[in-house]
Amino acid sequence: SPNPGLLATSPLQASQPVLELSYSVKDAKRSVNAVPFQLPTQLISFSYTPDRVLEFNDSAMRYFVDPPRGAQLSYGYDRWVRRPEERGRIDSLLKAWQKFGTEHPGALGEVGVVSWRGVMTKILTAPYEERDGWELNVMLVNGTMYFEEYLAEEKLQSKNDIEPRHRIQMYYGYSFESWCTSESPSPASHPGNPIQSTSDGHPPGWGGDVNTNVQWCSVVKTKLGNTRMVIGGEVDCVRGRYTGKPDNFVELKTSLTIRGASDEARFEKKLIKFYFQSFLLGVPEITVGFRTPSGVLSTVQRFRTIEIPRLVRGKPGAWDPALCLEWGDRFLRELRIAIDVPSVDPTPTPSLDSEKDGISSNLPVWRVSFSPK
Ligand code: 0WD
Ligand code: CA
Repeated sequence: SPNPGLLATSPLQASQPVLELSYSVKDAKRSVNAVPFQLPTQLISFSYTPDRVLEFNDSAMRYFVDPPRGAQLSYGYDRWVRRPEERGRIDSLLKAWQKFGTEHPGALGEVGVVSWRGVMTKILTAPYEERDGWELNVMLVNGTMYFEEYLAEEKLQSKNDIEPRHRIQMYYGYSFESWCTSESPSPASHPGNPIQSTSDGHPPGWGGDVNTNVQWCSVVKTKLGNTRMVIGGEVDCVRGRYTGKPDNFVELKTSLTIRGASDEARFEKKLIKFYFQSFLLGVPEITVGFRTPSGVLSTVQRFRTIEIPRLVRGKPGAWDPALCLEWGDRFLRELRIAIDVPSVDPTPTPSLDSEKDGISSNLPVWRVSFSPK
């Protein structure tokens, strides 16, 4: 059955690492085998309300609107409703997948991996990661691997205790999302609609105060090499009309205005994360707001996701997406071998008690650690 009827609500104790990775692009200068990646298709979408309640509707979906140049990205900072950092558990992704399975019995075959998109982004971009390590918990049920990021207590704390300077920079990104979105479709694509009035007391173009509880998520199916995957991720907005497909999804980003060659190389390096994050959900457009150090929006640039690799090719900050896909495929195959090894621990058949909302606590959890070279 594609839907194992389990939810990861219980705290998990993971074993020691089964895979300790330290990998760098220097290990493999270029890709040898082209590993195919299937165009993602959406299975289901859901929303989180301002009170962080999961709803199977599109209430949190937003439409793209062109942001005003010169917009102040610090606007509304003191009213930011900030969701505390938590561990990225997969409960809602499992709920969504389960709902899809109930409504479309037999529609999904065997699935190799279920994961949030952010985790898959970290895995695929690992060959080029020079700074941040990560750890994963891996659970295996009926042949499907469930990934969750593992954050040690200290790491979780440090994510919550960020410096004010970093906190405001983080806010610039959310504020840009507000300046770029509206609850109704863009006036440009609907010429009858007037620009939103400012009767709410906010500057024109402001999409509403930031509440990071609110998220709209899309769950897609795709395939990397021979591994079928179910991936969920947050989608910032849609351009024009919502079609139920990723075709007009938009990812929004902010970045410092580029003033020279070294800024440009830094930006090109950063594009690998933008690229894979969007690629994994089939998001075709990334709109970047370039800002001054003090948070004034200067320019806005649209990128077509599929064209990004060509933009960086041959440049100082260049990276090769084919190498990442090849590495990702190898990672999944090696992980499967590692956790299937009977000597590690014979995998007990988990008790899939549908009454019980939780991955059975005796389910083995494996740990994968990655540290950059
Ligand atoms: O709280 C956490 N530590 C995590 C939460 C870790 C991993 C996932 N999650 C949650 C996300 O909040 C979301 O509900 O899982 C769901 C799916 O996330 P994803 O799409 O896989 O996450 P990712 O691709 O890493 O990030 C997408 C967006 C970010 O956009 P930018 O443009 O900054 O990449 O999700 C938001 C953020 O807007 N986001 C968060 N917002 C608040 N707190 C967080 C967070 N910790 N992580 C991602
Ligand atoms: Ca974003």
